[in-house]
Amino acid sequence: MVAADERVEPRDWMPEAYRRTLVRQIAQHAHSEIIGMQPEGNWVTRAPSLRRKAILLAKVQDEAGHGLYLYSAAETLGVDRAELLDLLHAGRQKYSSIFNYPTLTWADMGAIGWLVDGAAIVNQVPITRCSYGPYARAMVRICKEESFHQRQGFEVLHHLSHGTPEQHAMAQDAVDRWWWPSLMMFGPPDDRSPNSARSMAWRIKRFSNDELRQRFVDMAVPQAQALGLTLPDPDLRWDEEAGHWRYGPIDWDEFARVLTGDGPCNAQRLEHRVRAHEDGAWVREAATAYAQKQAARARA
Ligand code: FAQ
Repeated sequence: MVAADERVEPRDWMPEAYRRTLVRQIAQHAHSEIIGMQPEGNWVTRAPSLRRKAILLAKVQDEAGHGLYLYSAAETLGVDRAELLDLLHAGRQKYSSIFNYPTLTWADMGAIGWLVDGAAIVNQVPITRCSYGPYARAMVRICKEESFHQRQGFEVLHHLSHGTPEQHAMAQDAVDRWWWPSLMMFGPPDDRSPNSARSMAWRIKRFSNDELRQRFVDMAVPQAQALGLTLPDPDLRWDEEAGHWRYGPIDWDEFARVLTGDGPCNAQRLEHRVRAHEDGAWVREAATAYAQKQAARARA
């Protein structure tokens, strides 16, 4: 089925390891969306205008929606979202490394939109052709929304870059801080990516981590030029023969530290998430009680 490029659907037979890989990746992806609301949520009350605030609020709400689609996609594989959240809260499932960095200025909203959503799109467009139907279909709408997110980030940065010298410097500083962590979003290099070979054979992943990272760099360099901003990589150069922008070494030690919980905001992100979950317990209880009442009424 997979070899014939057909979709696997929830009721089809599938190898247990295929199911487990999908649960792992889709859960991590869902967790990333909801944890990813925090760095931007930090700026909702401080957006520089009502228009910017409304746009940012809509973006953060989209991310909550993406989380919900993805938890639903994971549930088609026989797991419960409450279980997945427990694993996240216990630090036993990951979320994207990128959300462990702080958002220090308003320009960070631009850099996240342009670079983080940009990287997410490059990574996720191939997942619309992933072998597992519910995940592939969830990605279609998510990618459309990410595309709007990326454009708004580019526009925020363009505005700042062409503003006062202070605003330009703020935009440049944000790009300097977010560039390398964005490249890390694509995961470890191919020769140190334990899951890639199998996930590619199963057509969960269509391209390797390094292939997608290169695609992102090739896209970002001309966009940075259009923004009037530079990328913080002295080794960046155009390779005429290969038709690619070559980039300098990535600090994989930093990536490893962030993954093992030692990034600048890991503890804060998880604490906030657990607190929000506990504070929201009454909503889940009320919704369950209401659903039970409706079901009892329908039976009567
Ligand atoms: N961060 O063998 P591989 C967004 C882990 S976009 C943390 O290469 P794989 C939108 C990996 O899980 C961000 N962990 O693994 C947004 C594995 O650990 P495990 C979310 C990472 O799965 C924008 C180990 O390292 N997008 O949220 C990272 O084949 C703005 C070995 O790695 C997705 O999740 C990392 N960066 O490839 C929201 C996309 N990289 O599980 C708000 C779907 C690797 O064995 C604001 N996911 N690891 O313990 C994927 O495409 C893949 O899972 C990869 C990793 C490419 C991330």
